Amino acid sequence: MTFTLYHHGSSVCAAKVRFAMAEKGLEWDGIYVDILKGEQFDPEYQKLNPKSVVPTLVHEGKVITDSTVICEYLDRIAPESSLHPTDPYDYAQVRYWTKAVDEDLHPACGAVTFVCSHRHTVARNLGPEGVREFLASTPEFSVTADWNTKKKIFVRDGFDAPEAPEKIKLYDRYLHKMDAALSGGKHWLVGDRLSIADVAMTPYVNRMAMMSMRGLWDEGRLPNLAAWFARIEALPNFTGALLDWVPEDLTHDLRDNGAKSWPEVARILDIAI
Ligand SMILES: N[C@@H](CCC(=O)N[C@@H](CS)C(=O)NCC(=O)O)C(=O)O
Repeated sequence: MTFTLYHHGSSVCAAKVRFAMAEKGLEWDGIYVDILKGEQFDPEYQKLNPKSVVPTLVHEGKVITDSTVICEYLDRIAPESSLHPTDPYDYAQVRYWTKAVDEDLHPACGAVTFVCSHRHTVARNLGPEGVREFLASTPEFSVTADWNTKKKIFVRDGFDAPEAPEKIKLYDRYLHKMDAALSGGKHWLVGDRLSIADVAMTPYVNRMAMMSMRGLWDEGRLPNLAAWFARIEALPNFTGALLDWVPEDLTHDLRDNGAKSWPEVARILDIAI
């Protein structure tokens, strides 16, 4: 089986697919698309992925986009290592998590990451004219159905963007939801083994960790989530799938810009620091 994955270190969706493929033991070839330099707007790439987003999977000449769909496809291709539970009720619970990611958490993550860090990275990488072109090239229907408009506002206004506080609160609500789902000593979000629900949520928790925001769950705030993430970080595939593809300068940007943004995030969430 030959899989080609178009991906990038900054992409939570690409990280989800890399993590799923690693857990399933599937080998893949990567083509790196630097979405903070605008490589996703290359017309050749847009033929594969008209929304100009990563990841895109190509398997035996077939193109599959959208990380949740890609993970479901991979489990059909390699059912022996399925990350979807066979029990119908558990399967439904898993789908609620992946649906929530697609509908709510992922758009919130795009907003929060641009507000807290990426706006500074693109400004440094591209300069004022480059940023204008980068923003103008973003299709309207992309990460969200109104991404061109929203991305411009998050990049320009940061925490002053009218939706910024509500996106931060939404993100935090999902962290609370995870903590509740993991109560009673549960190790995994659904059932008694790692599933696509855990794989799908991992990049979003890791994003906040990489942005120096472990205070969202540390210090006893969300202890079940803290224990779950420690378990996830200890998995043999975690570092390779989640951290190693993030370039060093981006890792530093996320850490340093995130640390500078943390007091404002904590203020919005009423977290004492
Ligand atoms: N529904 C898509 C969303 C993919 C997506 O939003 N990718 C982001 C990175 S995680 C991206 O490529 N953004 C490019 C941009 O903001 O221009 C999926 O699940 O794969």
